[in-house]
Amino acid sequence: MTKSTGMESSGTEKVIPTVCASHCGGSCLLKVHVKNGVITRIETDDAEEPQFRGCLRGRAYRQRVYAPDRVLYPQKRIGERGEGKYERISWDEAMDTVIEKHKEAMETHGPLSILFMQSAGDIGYLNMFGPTRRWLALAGGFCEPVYRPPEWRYSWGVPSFGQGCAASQYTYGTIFCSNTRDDLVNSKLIILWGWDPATTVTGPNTCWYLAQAKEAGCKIIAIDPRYTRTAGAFADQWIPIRPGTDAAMQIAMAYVMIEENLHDDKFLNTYTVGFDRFREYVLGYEDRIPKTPAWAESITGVPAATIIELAREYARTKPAALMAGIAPGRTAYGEQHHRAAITLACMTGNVGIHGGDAAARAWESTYGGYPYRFSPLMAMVGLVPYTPNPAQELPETPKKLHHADLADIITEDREGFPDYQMMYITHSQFIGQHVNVNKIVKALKKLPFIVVEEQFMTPTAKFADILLPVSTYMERNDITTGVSTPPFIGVMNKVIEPQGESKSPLQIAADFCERMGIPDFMPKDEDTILREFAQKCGVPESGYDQLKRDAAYRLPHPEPYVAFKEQIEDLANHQFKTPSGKIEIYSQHLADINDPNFPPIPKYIETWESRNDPLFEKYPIQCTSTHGLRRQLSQSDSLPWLREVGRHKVWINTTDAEARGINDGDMVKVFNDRGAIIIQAEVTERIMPGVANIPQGTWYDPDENGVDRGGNANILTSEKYSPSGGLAYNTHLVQIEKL
Ligand SMILES: Nc1nc2c(c(=O)[nH]1)N[C@H]1C(S)=C(S)[C@@H](COP(=O)(O)OP(=O)(O)OC[C@H]3O[C@@H](n4cnc5c(=O)[nH]c(N)nc54)[C@H](O)[C@@H]3O)O[C@H]1N2
Ligand SMILES: Nc1nc2c(c(=O)[nH]1)N[C@H]1C(S)=C(S)[C@@H](COP(=O)(O)OP(=O)(O)OC[C@H]3O[C@@H](n4cnc5c(=O)[nH]c(N)nc54)[C@H](O)[C@@H]3O)O[C@H]1N2
Ligand code: SF4
Ligand SMILES: [Mo]
Repeated sequence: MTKSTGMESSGTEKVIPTVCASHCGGSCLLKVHVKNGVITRIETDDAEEPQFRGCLRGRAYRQRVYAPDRVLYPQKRIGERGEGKYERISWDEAMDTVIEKHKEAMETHGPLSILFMQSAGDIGYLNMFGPTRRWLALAGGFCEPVYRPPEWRYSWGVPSFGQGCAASQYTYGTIFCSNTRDDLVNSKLIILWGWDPATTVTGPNTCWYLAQAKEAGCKIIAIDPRYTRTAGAFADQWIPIRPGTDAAMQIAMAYVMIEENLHDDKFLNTYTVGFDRFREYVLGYEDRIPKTPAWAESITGVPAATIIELAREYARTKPAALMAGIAPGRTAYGEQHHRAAITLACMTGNVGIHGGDAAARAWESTYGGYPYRFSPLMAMVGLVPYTPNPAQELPETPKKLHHADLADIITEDREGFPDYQMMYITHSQFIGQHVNVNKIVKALKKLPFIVVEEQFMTPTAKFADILLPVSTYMERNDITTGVSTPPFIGVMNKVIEPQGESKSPLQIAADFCERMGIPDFMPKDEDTILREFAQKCGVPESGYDQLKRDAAYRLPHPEPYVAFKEQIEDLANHQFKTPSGKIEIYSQHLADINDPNFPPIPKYIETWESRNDPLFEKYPIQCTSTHGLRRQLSQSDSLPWLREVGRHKVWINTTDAEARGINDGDMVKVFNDRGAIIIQAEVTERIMPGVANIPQGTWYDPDENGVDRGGNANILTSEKYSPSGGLAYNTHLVQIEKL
């Protein structure tokens, strides 16, 4: 690999550094070679460690920019919804049509009839969904896809890791509970509890620090239904566990610690409230069921002896980091996995110390972590001035609305909800990434008018009446913070001109405002906004040029950051942000909400579609859906280079395969009452018996019978959500048959 730093010229070739804005927790450095305005190749960081080294997906981005299925011009639908038949139109016609439909919906049904559906396609702060949101707000308002019920104090309805957010908010009073990854090197024991960073990255350099921890003699244990890439590279032990049962194992570990007096009473007395109530539950005083390792074995499939051994090991090895993955949380009642993990971290005194971990969420998010700590709102709306949504004040605004209910609400014309006339979709692969795709498809066929802003002809784009072409982060300037170690602020430099007639989300929103006569859409120019934001993030005025030149500006990071260190060292002056000022193992607020499925102390609650569900007879396999190596969510799925990484396969254990006459490589049908997919089988011992896994994110591609040949995992998932409104992507039963 050629060594190149910063912007260089060789002949007419330039190397422009930028950071990857893909929605995967990276923000890695890319060095983009450009010749005559065309990207010729992409390299990544090869400077001194720790590098911000891009992965296969970032480095394949050239193919993404020039992909044949990119949407380069505004399009008007000429076939049926979903068929993908479009006709090129001008921006003028596209915008006039959208404005006319918007006006009609506002006049006949009011702002709540305009449904705004967004997600996090790219994580550049200027070009997230903030601009679109602002113009829709300035134009009179819209219906949000989620309205939090009034009794909930904190976030509600976060699809990705809502259970983890709620658990940490009710227990620690904040969602910011992570150490920087370099602190892993100080651990003597790391428990990867449903976390596979060798695949999901979740912050650059995570594996670099895991490797150093291992070299320093740290023991690493993986608890996961699958033997993951991370387990293969780092773990000393793999403990397979049935999906959705993690809280049972954690509570049984607490039982062992209590029985053997291994817990840290001093820590619990000083920093927490409610341990006594938890103890009563664990020992069975509350419900006459002592939560013994044998009790947990029957639920989790993990041998009691293994649970006892791990409880002793975690209690006796200090410091130890229990890294509570968000995937075990992405289950029915997954809040309990996170709350129980936090309780174990408290029982072992591992909160707020180097080498420990608060055990809240192994991944905080693509934004908002140390040292920035932006409010989720700020991260969501980006750098665009925030405009309150006027529709939120209307008396008919629903008191509670969840995006997972939307399909039924639309299909059934449910009372008490808006009569949707228009849906505006941006940064979202709604048909594929959300639960129960077949229901969404049915609902979207019913809506009068749909606008989609997209880069690609995705399954969602094929439902647009008007499809607007969006540039990629290579074609616009932006800024991001990422969650990285060491922390840095990164910019996306505009590397090439927007392809075709694509525009940035910011430009599209500005153009709509101009055409609709809405003044003051952006009070400042792009460069000023980026400069000011960089300063807010700690880049000195004089450092901005260096930031633009190198794309990454490393912030001072003298030592690993440890969440809650201040509270643990000096509680009198640094209370936790909870009502009691302490870590709330018992939460009065949860007691007040009075939802038995989100109790005030952590409990094991059996999921729906569990092995004890009558449905288990018909669908005897628990299915999970992990984040795929060759995609960022559903992005890049059509790229040939990334397809070479491996075929899309369902993992199935050898015994389950044998019982069904399935051989490795066979095509199989995976199905339940919600739908069916066709997919290739990988018969492997790397997944435990009774469990299957389908990497999420392939593109929905139904045949004439409605069977998805794209193998999309969400054909099978249920729209039922957990009490915190988090989705339960890892809780569903299926059957698998050889084709
Ligand atoms: N390559 C790649 N990286 C990504 C993404 C991507 O799409 N591709 N997406 C990004 C995004 S948006 C997110 S939110 C994160 C997601 O990050 P994660 O949620 O951590 O990733 P997953 O792959 O869903 O799951 C991690 C592990 O949890 C296991 N698991 C599933 N269910 C259970 C369970 O009930 N119990 C236990 N113990 N383990 C379980 C899975 O087998 C898997 O090995 O990744 C980010 N990084
Ligand atoms: N079965 C299953 N499903 C899951 C999960 C799971 O674990 N299992 N995980 C869930 C998680 S954690 C997440 S975060 C969600 C993510 O769900 P989504 O955010 O809907 O997923 P993406 O595939 O990233 O879709 C974003 C789309 O935005 C487009 N895009 C990129 N940049 C831009 C831009 O600048 N403007 C516009 N308008 N569009 C742009 C991309 O081309 C892409 O099609 O998926 C969830 N879905
Ligand atoms: S896809 Fe994610 S991990 Fe890969 S280069 Fe981009 S930001 Fe980094
Ligand atoms: Mo996510």
